Amino acid sequence: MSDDHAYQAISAYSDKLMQTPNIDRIAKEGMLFTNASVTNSICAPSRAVILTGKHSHINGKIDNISKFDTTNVTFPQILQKAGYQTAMFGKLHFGNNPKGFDEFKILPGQGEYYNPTFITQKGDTIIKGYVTDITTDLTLDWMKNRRDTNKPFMLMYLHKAPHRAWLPSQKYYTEYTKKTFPLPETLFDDYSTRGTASRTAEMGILKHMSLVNDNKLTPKTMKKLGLQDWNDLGESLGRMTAEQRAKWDAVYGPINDDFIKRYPTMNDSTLTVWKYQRYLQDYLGTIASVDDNVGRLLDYLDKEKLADNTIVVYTSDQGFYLGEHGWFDKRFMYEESFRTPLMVRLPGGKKGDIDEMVQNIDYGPTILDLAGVKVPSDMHGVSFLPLLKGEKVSDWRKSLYYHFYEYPAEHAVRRHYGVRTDRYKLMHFYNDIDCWELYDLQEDPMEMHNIYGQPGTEELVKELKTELLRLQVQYDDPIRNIYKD
Ligand code: SGN
Ligand code: CA
Repeated sequence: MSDDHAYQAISAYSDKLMQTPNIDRIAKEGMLFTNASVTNSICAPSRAVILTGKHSHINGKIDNISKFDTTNVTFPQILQKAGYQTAMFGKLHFGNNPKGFDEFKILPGQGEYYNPTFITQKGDTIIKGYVTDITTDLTLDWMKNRRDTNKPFMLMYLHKAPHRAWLPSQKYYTEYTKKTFPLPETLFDDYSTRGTASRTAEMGILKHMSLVNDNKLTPKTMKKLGLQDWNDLGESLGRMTAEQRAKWDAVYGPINDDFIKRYPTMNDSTLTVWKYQRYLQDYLGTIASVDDNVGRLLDYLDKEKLADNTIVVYTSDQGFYLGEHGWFDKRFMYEESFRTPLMVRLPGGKKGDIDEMVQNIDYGPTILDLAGVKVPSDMHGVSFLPLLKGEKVSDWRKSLYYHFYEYPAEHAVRRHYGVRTDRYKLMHFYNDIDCWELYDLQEDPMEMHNIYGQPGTEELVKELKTELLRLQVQYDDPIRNIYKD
């Protein structure tokens, strides 16, 4: 799993932006989910949903701020009890250590890209190098040296990349800073056909993306151009060794010089494009390392003949905007952040696409089912093992529930819940506003036209509100029926 990995940046889904041959292998040799989504598009809550198989309002981890309640029973704890060896390496982001793992080496909070600190069962340690490589080294070290080959194992291999602020490895910033990427159709979206929540969110590439943290202008460049930005990459760059820093400056220095020359002639539109290109160069650059490292792990499974009886899953904690609607970040129930990449390679399983609607509540139940362990009845998710085996499931779910809570907070995305069916999406933004949005995904896949309140949609809205309430009752969400109409 990686952090904030947009499906638009995996070539198995779309090869417009980059090639990810190793991640694609999982889909090619297995299954690609075209309709996988999350229940609450933000990091630690998504991880809590995955581990517990329950929606945020029941597992308690509704936002990134609160600590995870460790009285929750997680699927790794159940697997461990069932005789599986369990290990976790990389980013967890809980504020407390995971239960149910024989071994873990995790990053504190968001973690750092260069020379990161890891929390281990023996205390904290700083490991020299690049986080994506190190996370893989730690994983392979456990696989090679401490795994009991007579027992089954469940491994969580969790990359920090491509989380903001994007610091690629030297190999890839050298390559990716030379690239130019196609612009998304909705880069200049002015939100005029949407609701208040879109207009007031603070995740715009032009207005809210930091020229310093995100686009890598130095304080010196900013001063020279008379620009202000409260951000400071000092702490992350400060972790680099002198040698790492010199290599970084040799590439990002000329980018600064070039910007100084071009800035006086730039307008909002050319600056947006410049920031978008800089954003993608670094964001995708960090993914190139994830892809290489996924390849290392897959090769190890092949070499050790483990591939024949090991299920491999690749996913992210949520999707991400790569300039769609002019945005970066996630949080909204719009497609780019509601959906998440998911691919599964199951020896002897189905090959090809799976179009059924699955959600991250289902991962735990599916893995327990695969292991032949009873799925606790209070988990919200359902096992999609039959789909993996290629069986037709006629009564598969026809709608999905979503609920996002982290507001007021960074990026200012209002609290909202919603329902998505195969064709429609109805959302209610609440708390300090009371706004509904409705999209017809068949006619308007980019969700550019909110049709809520338009004549002719009354019956449809009634049906969708009934379905929304049905899901809120099914999942026992206490926040329901909080609107007047
Ligand atoms: C940081 C980022 C945000 C991001 C959150 C949550 N800001 O605060 O852009 O939305 O993490 O991300 S930064 O200035 O520190 O880069 S999450 O993946 O952990 O949910
Ligand atoms: Ca995330």
